[in-house]
Amino acid sequence: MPDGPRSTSAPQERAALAALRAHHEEIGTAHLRDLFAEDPDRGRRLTAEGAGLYLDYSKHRVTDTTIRLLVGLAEEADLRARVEAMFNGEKINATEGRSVLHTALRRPRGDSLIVDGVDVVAEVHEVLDRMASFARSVREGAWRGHTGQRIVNVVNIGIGGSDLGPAMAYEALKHFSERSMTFRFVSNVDATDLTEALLGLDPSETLFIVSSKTFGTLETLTNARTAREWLLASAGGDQAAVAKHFVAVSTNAEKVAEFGIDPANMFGFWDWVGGRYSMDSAIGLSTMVAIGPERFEEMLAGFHDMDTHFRETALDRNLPVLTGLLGVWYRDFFGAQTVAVLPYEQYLKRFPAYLQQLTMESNGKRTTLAGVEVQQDTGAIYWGEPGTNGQHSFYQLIHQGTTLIPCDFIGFCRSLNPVGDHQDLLIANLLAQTEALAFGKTRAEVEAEGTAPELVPHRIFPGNRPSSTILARELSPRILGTLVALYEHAVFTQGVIWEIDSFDQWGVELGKALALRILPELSGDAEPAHDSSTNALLERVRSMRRETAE
Ligand code: G6Q
Repeated sequence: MPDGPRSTSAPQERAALAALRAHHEEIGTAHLRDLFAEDPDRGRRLTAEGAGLYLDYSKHRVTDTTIRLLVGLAEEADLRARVEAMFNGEKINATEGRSVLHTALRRPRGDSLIVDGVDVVAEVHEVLDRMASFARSVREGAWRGHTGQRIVNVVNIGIGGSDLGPAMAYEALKHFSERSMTFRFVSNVDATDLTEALLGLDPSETLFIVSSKTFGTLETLTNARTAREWLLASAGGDQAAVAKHFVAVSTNAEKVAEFGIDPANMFGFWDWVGGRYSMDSAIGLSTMVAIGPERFEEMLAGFHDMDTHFRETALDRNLPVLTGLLGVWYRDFFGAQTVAVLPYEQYLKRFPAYLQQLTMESNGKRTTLAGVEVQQDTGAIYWGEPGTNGQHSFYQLIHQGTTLIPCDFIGFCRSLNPVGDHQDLLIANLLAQTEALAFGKTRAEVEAEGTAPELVPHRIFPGNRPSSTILARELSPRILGTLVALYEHAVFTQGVIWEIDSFDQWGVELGKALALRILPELSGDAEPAHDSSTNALLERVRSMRRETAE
């Protein structure tokens, strides 16, 4: 439960919650060993399939009754109606008064959705077409730099939602990318990020994509200005070079023009696309240049596959709904604080970082849509690393520590780089981990191995550690879209249960304003006026700087 004062006007608790609590009393301590022994078919039955993904949730601490009760909770929260409200463009982002229409970004050409009198799907395809012709001209060498050089380097400058999606997607789809080109991603205002990204690049062959929904983000504008100086220094200060080496992705044409980027070189999107839901909008321009418009279209089709599955499939066979509800089950009934995401696919190495923003920025909230304190815990902490690497570090705690950590294992039957027996070893490890986590190793089993008595307690694995296994054929652009949409909609499902606004981010907005006050105090242009700790730290930074300057 969150700290702090409780609102006195707490809403009436849902009936399904009481039923779930009673059910948790009954089966909360049941061991997966027993659940499997009593129900030999559960490994086949507690599964769901859709949009090219297979979900095995049988290694969760649930029974059919649990799923029925969780689905009842979703029904009581009116999930179906909320889903329709989102897909139809109702202003469900209540605190910002906005529609939430990332699903419109991947609706097929020819579809139509009228919101506030505008066909948003037609607008989406208009931008996609402009992106495609730009991406093609860069890839084919028709778009040239200021001095006539072919563009071979693309640097995306953006942060948060304008970075994590493109950076993740580039890594995930590298196999399909144009290998004669270099793609880099700069986000941090720490100059090291930009400096390292530009190392070895020739400005005359480099294109910057400045990605910022607002075009007012300090980090992005600072990096973009420095990048512009870097370019101009090599172009003898000729401002005309900017038009050939800078394009923008934004909703703010005015600020883009102010920066000096020709609005003709701007790719737009709309206020109904949240930053962390924007990798399939124009924010994905770097992805499209990397993999080409056709592959990008396949990715969009994958997103749409999952959108359709989410919208149309019965709740108890619905992958995002089940994933979201299992998250609620552990968070609110077992007190689990985190979820580990463990892709057994090296190309998905940035996927956990991407999911961190998607899940934690969306559901890290403590106030309901009605403006009162939530009555249960909300968003879990998401984290993870690709397998098998994690097995050699933090899995120890998941196996034998004192904290319950539900895990999502993600695996692919075929490798994009089929070499020797690597893929068999990878998949064998994935399956072995889920099995070991669920069933553990009993004292009797450890003793039967002839283990020295003093070591027996150390070698017991309690098991009963829950996990989902998500399988797909191979990591294609289409499956990447499907996978991202799976989590987008799981997050939405949870937000509906918790009655929070999963689409605002006031915590991020605060950060954007805070540093500006400290800046003049750091340089000595203003006297520090904070608490004693912040004042002393500011003084210390100033004095250390004076020392190093001497
Ligand atoms: C995402 C957040 C946040 C945002 C960045 C960048 O949902 O709102 O991560 O994407 O702060 O914002 P801009 O795209 O406006 O630069």
